Amino acid sequence: MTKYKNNDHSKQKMALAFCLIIILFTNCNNKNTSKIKTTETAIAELTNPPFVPIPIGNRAAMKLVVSMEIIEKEGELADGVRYIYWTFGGSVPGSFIRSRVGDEIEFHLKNNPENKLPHNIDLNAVTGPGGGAASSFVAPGHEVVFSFKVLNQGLFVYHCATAPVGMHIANGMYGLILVEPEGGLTPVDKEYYIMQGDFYTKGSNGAKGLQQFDMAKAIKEEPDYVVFNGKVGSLTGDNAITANVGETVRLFVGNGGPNLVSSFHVIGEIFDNVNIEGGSLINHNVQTTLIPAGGSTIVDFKVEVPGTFILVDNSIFRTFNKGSLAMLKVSGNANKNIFSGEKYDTVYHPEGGTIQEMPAYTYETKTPKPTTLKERIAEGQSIYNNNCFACHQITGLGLPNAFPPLANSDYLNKDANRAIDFVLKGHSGEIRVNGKKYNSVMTAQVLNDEEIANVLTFVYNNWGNSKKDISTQLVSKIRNMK
Ligand code: HEC
Ligand SMILES: [Cu+2]
Repeated sequence: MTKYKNNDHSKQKMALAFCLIIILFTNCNNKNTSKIKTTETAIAELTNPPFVPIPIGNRAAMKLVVSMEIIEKEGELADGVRYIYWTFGGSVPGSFIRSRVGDEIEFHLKNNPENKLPHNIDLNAVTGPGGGAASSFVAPGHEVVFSFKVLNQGLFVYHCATAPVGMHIANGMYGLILVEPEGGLTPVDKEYYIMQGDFYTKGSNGAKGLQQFDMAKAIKEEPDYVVFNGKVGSLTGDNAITANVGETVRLFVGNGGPNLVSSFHVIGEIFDNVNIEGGSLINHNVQTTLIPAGGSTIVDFKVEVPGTFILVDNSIFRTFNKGSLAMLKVSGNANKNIFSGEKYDTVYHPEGGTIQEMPAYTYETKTPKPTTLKERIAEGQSIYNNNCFACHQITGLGLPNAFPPLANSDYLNKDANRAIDFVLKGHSGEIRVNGKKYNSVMTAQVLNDEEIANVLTFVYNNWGNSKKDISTQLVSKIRNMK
């Protein structure tokens, strides 16, 4: 009873309680995880992109031995374009590391004796100075070992931090380490590892041969290539990631930079869940999510319909001109309730604002349907200039390694039905035009049969092509062949 009467004492108690609450709140993220005990030891499974190690599930925290070798090696940045990559584990991005909160990681970093330079590793998952960089500096032919406890859950970037740091990152020295919460992430059917990066070469985009790193362009932040997983086409055609209708897909997406921020989007899908910036905050129903340079995101979604879904950096010139395009191929049965495919196609002429004022005038000047070959070619040219030129260029010459030429194209001239099919349905996969390989994506063009007939007639009657006259009837026939 006397205690309650003692005012001073109760004030002290209150202050103490208040302090405790503050300590609890500020420490709640790390309090438990730093105390988690580890007893068993295991060798960490490391994977090259686009694959990830098996989920941690509900295993207890343990001592995890990560053994990674830095390898400087020549590889292909784009068709016919070679580049000397500096890699963690032989791939760009580097090997994926999968752990859980409370794990104690014993990191063995080896620098291959054939390498020319010293390197190190800075893991954003490390709580400690330099993220391990200072303790991991390693010369060619040496191995360093350091260890750390993972306290925070999330998807973290690791990278080399040896000077010049920007150059080491630009050459491919980045990767991801996932720290799962206790009990693991919600299980999904498919998981993949994708990381964006920007590359700077002495020659401009498409210039063949072994390309040197260009420091001046890197400083100006003007990359020649922006790619997923280290090269143009790393995840297209036969290399596309896959899933089946009805499955849930989780993507661990990082952005190594060194410079650009990514606006990550999957064409034709909406992310059900997004772990914003790879952290614990979850957003739903997202179309495009930002990934900072040196940051990450985890997205998941259910694939409901079959088809090829295109993954892009939605800063769209990067995608169609610099390489940041990947594919997810979904197989299974169509679901017409969710996506009907094309039902019908009619000409849409929005009424202009002038129609109320001068209806008669509007009707009188309505452009007559082009009928003669000459009129149809002229009409086709304007369709070309609105729909095709961005990729195939106004000259019809295309762009090396990205968009095939329509000018003097042996591929075009060989088979008109196939050309119509390209415009109707789009195309992806490897083709050979005038002796050069192209392995990219042409999107289906939203044009009616007459417009397709006219644009192709324009193409065939220009640039040294075979002067075919493509009829609307032929386009309709091919459209209905499906
Ligand atoms: C978004 C870029 C893009 C647009 C727009 C585009 N194409 Fe293509 N086109 C491509 C790509 C890429 C290929 C090669 C596809 C592949 O690698 O599978 C291609 C291939 C072709 C081919 C066959 C290859 C050749 O060179 O003969 C034809 C014909 C063609 N396109 C015509 C057209 C026409 C006509 C239009 C406009 C109505 C058009 N394209 C619009 C990107 C595009
Ligand atoms: Cu390095």
